Amino acid sequence: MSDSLLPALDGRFGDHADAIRVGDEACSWEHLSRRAGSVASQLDGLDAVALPAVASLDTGVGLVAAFAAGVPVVPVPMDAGPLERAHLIASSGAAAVLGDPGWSDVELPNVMLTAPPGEPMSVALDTARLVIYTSGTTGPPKGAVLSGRALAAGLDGLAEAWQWTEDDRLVHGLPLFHVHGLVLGVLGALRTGSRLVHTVRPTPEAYAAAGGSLYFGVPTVWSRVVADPPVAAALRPARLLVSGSAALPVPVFDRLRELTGHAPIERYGMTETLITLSTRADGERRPGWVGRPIAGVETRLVADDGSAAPHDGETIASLLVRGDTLFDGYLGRPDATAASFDGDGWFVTGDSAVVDRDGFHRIVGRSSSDIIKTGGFKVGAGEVEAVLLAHPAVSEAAVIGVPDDDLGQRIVAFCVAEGITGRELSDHVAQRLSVHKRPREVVLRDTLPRNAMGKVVKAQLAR
Ligand code: MCA
Ligand code: AMP
Repeated sequence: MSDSLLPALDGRFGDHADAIRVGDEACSWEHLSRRAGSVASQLDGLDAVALPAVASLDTGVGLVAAFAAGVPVVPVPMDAGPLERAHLIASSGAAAVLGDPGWSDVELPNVMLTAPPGEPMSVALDTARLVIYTSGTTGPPKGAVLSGRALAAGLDGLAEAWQWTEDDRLVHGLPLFHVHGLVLGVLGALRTGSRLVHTVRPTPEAYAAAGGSLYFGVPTVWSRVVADPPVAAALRPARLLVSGSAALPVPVFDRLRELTGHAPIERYGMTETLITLSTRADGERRPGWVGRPIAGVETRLVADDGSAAPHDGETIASLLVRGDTLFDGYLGRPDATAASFDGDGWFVTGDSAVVDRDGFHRIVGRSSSDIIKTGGFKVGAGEVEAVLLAHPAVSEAAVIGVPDDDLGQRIVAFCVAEGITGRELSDHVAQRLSVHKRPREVVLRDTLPRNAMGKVVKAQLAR
């Protein structure tokens, strides 16, 4: 492995005037590298920096600058409300904000991204640190620390599985504060030397117009694509369509194959592990299955009693992973980090899976119903419940995910509350956390069903 994380910035693949396009703006790799170079020199010695995750070239400049300066960088969603933003900034120790997003509630210096381009710079494998916040069953989100070496291993494994090269033109419009959009979708292009078109929003129309060879989407994006057959047909010239972040429904897989001529690649991963399983450009693509471990990754299937579960294509058991792509731990949370591994150094994903005799994996579900996947976003029920309970009108709250044709799961809140509407409670969450964490539906009840221990019986609410 070379010492550079992002060889496109070192001139390894030549250059293009529109090597990176985000909406209407485009630039060459050299220009990005020079802009980042002038910012990196201002970051020396900071503990961490917050990166407003706007869909713009500035976000790429800030990310690369922080990597080059060796300063951990924390992407912050632009729609995060003050409560979520304050948590990300305080718990990460961010000492400055890259650019000026106009956050009046944040009292940190802004490092402007508008300085004239400086010397080109390189990003060393050993200096890059990316901190991505991810939700758990309880408490506020935790920052997963991803090293340059883990990022490189994860991207190289995918490049090998997908035959992803400098000849590709990658298209997606995913948010730039998660692994899917930022690591695969931006760093992946800079590591493989493929050109990037970011469409700002992941709309079917924008995907159809972009003329890419390689497309990334969450299942909600693909189900919206197949709902519009002419748009789907425009993806026929592509080389590979890739789905991930949540389970791709089998009917959407089948319809994509019918309308585009491509059986999609499905891959599975987590913020903490990066992408660990995938089907291959040169291999079988089976609806509902996510393939085998990528290079550098191993998996284990473990039954409730701790014994190895058989690879018979039927037995559902707990999925553990190990390998070069794993995170360094949760920032400032050694307790939570330790709790996420078993005694032998395997990361416990919290997902249930089956593995067949050929080593193909199928993800069956999560062990905790308090983790909701909505539109590919992971949301902890506990975080939403805490914000609902903080409203003076609310005395009880329980949040669940219910099956949804468009989003996979949709967030539904059950509240006992006086003198307030469901819409107001949904807005209350959208304004304090991120917009995608808002309940799409709030059901007001006189009481919530509880068991003898006083715990809400969520299974009963789901019915
Ligand atoms: C509606 N809006 C509101 C409210 N209601 N705004 C404020 N308050 C309200 N009460 C507005 C929003 O501002 C937005 O406006 C619009 O409604 C739609 O909001 P949203 O809920 O975001 O839209 P959606 O259409 O339901 O979104 C679908 C989506 C999105 C585009 C597919 O879910 C998405 O981007 N998903 C990607 C998730 C992802 O990248 N996950 C990766 C995690 P406006 O439209 O004007 O802005 S990484 C991971 O999981 C692992 C590693 C992996 O395997 O990849
Ligand atoms: P996140 O923490 O946002 O990175 O979400 C990781 C979780 O997304 C995993 O633990 C899975 O539950 C889910 N996930 C990701 N990719 C897939 C997939 N291809 N099929 C099913 N679930 C997936």
